[in-house]
Amino acid sequence: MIEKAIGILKSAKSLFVLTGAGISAESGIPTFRGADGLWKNYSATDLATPEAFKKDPALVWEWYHWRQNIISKADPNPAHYAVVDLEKKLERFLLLTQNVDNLHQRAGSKNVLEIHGNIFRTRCLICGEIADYQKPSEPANSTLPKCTCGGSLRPDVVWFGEAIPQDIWQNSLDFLSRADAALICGTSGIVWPAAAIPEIAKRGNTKTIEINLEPTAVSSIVDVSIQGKAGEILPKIVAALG
Ligand code: BJW
Ligand code: ZN
Repeated sequence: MIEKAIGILKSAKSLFVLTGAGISAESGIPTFRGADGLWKNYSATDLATPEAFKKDPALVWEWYHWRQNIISKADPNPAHYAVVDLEKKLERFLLLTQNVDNLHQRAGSKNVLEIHGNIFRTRCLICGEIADYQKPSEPANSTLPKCTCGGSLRPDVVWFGEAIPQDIWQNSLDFLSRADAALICGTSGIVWPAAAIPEIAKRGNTKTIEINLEPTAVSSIVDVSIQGKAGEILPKIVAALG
């Protein structure tokens, strides 16, 4: 299977990459639907919604602070660095990540689009300003983040039921329509619209490769499905590309 993936990538000039939480798992960041995906018995579907934030912003912020803390202490892993190498090797390259953790950018990826936002940015519910996250001052952690206009701040991420940034989606589809290959790595493939990427790629005759620890919702759709750790498989593929 890995040989087939290498063959596809060797003959590709243009590569689209979609990543999910699994690519950051080896950096110690919990995935959403894995065994470590629950926080205080809440799942992502309980907390990553506008309704949850409206009902209990302190609880939702507590979850985000907990995750920000884990992510701040984490470093990119060999899978993130292999994706950087792929960007250097291919003539045209686009990385669409569902992750909000900045690890691709910290590893050195350049052409990255974030479909679900970024955990280190905030958005004001009143004036709409998007800014880098600032820890609330006194009393630390018990105050909810506030904008300079006085409005409440929320994480600048995309929750269930919210529209994804249309420019990012359109740019991704434009790139994908001209891509020779699409690599889908570390995502369960159940959250839309990112979950539609393998199907859209196939319809456009783009060769599709999946790397995941286990079979997923898209394994039967892709041309090649490789089971294993992204941090082990991706560097092997990059090494074989020369
Ligand atoms: C490894 C590994 C290793 C582990 N190596 N692999 C019914 C049908 C169809 C759609 C819907 C429906 N009901 C509702 C919807 C829509 C909904 C949706 O898709 N729901 C599904 C749950 C069914 N989608 C939305 O609401 C989206 N918006 C939308 O549709 O808008 C419509 C609209 C239009 C116009 C106006 C208004 C609305 C928005 C979705 C937003 C998702 N947001 C989150 C939170 C982001 C912020 C944050 O991080 O806090 O995004 S939820 C969460 O899931 C997060 C992730 O990006 C996303 C995907 O998860 P991911 O990355 O796949 O992680 P896991 O944990 O699921 O999988 C990890 C994988 O890694 C596993 O497969 C492991 O095996 C693997 N792995 N270690 C390789 N070492
Ligand atoms: Zn404001």
